[in-house]
Amino acid sequence: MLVIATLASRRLLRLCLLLSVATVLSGGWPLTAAAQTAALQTGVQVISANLAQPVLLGPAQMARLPRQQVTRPDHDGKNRTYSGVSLCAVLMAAGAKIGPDLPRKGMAHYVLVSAADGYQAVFALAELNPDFAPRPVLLADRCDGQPLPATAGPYQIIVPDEKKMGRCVRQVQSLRVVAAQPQS
Ligand SMILES: Nc1nc2c(c(=O)[nH]1)N[C@H]1C(S)=C(S)[C@@H](COP(=O)(O)O)O[C@H]1N2
Ligand SMILES: [Mo]
Repeated sequence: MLVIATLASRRLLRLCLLLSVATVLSGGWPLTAAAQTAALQTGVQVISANLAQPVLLGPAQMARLPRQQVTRPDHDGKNRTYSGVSLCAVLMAAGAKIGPDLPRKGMAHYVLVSAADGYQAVFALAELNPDFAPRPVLLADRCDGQPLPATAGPYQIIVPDEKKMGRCVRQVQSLRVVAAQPQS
């Protein structure tokens, strides 16, 4: 028994060593604190005033939500079919409010999307609401049937009908529902 345990832990040690060397060689070390958190976090955080604390939705939670597809041109003009879950469904699954029960029906609320590299973009809540938007804004995890590459995934925002891809945020880490400041 002890022999097996020792053998197993030696294997594990060797694997860890190999992984560390690979990380150093690929230029990925040392990780910043933010990158370490990102590496540990395997989902998307939803933050909203009506939630006591941020809710982390991972692959298991996403798998329970209805999947949708969006075909749009990529940066090089080639059509690609992305699949995933609508941002609206993600927000609702986390328990964030998006609809008419928000002050002024949520028309002055927006969602701030933040990525692993600090890139950010905003969407008005209404843009994500299927009662307003004919095609969904996706939190995609697949492109043309394949998981997204590490540079874009695990989750990328896909906006269906915009010519520019500036809001197709790669490596999404959090979605924050924000109420615009009232007029002074
Ligand atoms: N995380 C992250 N997502 C991002 C960006 C970025 O800098 N960081 N750039 C955006 C811009 S301006 C464009 S045009 C597209 C570029 O996508 P591509 O490099 O995958 O073609 O990604 C968008 N998503
Ligand atoms: Mo861009």
